[in-house]
Amino acid sequence: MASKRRPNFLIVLIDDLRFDELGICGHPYMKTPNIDRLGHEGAMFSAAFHTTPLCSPNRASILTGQYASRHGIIDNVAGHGSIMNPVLNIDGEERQHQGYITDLLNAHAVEFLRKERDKPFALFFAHKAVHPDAYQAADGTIDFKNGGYLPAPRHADLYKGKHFPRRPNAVPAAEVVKQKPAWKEAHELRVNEVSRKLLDGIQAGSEEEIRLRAAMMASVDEGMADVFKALEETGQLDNTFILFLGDNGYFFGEHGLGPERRFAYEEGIKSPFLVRYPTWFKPGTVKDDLVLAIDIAPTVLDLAGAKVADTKHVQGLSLRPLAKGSKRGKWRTSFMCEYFSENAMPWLIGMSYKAIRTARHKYIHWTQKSLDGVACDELYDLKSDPYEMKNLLGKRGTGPLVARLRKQLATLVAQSVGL
Ligand SMILES: [Ca+2]
Repeated sequence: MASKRRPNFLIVLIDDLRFDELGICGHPYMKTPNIDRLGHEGAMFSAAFHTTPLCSPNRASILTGQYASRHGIIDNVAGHGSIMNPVLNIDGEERQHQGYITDLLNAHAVEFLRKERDKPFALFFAHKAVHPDAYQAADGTIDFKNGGYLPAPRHADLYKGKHFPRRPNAVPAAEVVKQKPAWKEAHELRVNEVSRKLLDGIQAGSEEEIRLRAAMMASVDEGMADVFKALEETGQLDNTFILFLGDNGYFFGEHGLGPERRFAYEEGIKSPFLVRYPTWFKPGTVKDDLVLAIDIAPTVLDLAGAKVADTKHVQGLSLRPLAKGSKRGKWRTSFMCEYFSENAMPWLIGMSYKAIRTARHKYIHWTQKSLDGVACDELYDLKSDPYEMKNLLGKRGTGPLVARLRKQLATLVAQSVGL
């Protein structure tokens, strides 16, 4: 039976997990041996990115393989549930469950994986971790008093006293705006009392914020151990395409930012991206090709045997050409990322952008700030300036490069809307 040979799919997605928040990705103290196992037994993509680094738009991109410009989800929708005793909708039955969200989701995933079936399965396993709880107060402000980050009680004190060394680009706003004029107004509004209350509520940028996120990942990693066990015991492990990623990045003070996510700097758009599928990737494979979250849907469609006609609206690329034994065709050398200003954090209004990243450069066009076309834009040479601290826009000799990147960006923007 041909259908027997088709793989299963398991996509594991962590809310807000940034590119360096796994043991295998170099986190200084977080231990994630079971998640790391995906990379050790499969492939780790060191240049994986989101095209819109924000929860709902990017999840729509993951599911459709399309840019946000094309699928039309450009804002976050609905809420994100509670960490303790959450309301879950299971097969249409919505009710409150008792317990810690990550443990509950792990148990449901394992139950699903162990079910007997005669067809391959596809499980999109999206955790609430490491997102903090937040409640909107009556005056519209976000209240973290009874929320914030919450590890499972058994991990409450995990990593206490550990230190997370900051990246060199964790600099104060006053320094940031010298190189990034688009941020002037937002950084002024960010120190407003209402803004501070929100940021202080999740201990934005503190050692404790980073520690609590790491402690929340402990229950995710325990779940991954159970997932491995379930797949091994049911004989499905090697015939299951497992992919692990985040939905957007995060800032720990880099560029004067915290929970803003959303933005085109490396901390915002880069993702952990691990794939275990022995048919395609040998253990310990490391790849630096530019891969995107919009590549997931076309990869799944490809492996599932979808007809080309069914994939014509998909904008990402199947990862197949990067697999072992594949004839290496042309692969993308740049991509576009885009953000449409919304009001989740009031100081971010007007911060829409379209950006292009190549292996070497990044050009950010602030569509609502650079009203003359370029004034507030940013250009970085990622080779000489990996932390994106020196904006080269307007510097001598960069004119031809800017013209080239802007032309490529225009092409990518047109493609993103299907032109
Ligand atoms: Ca998110």
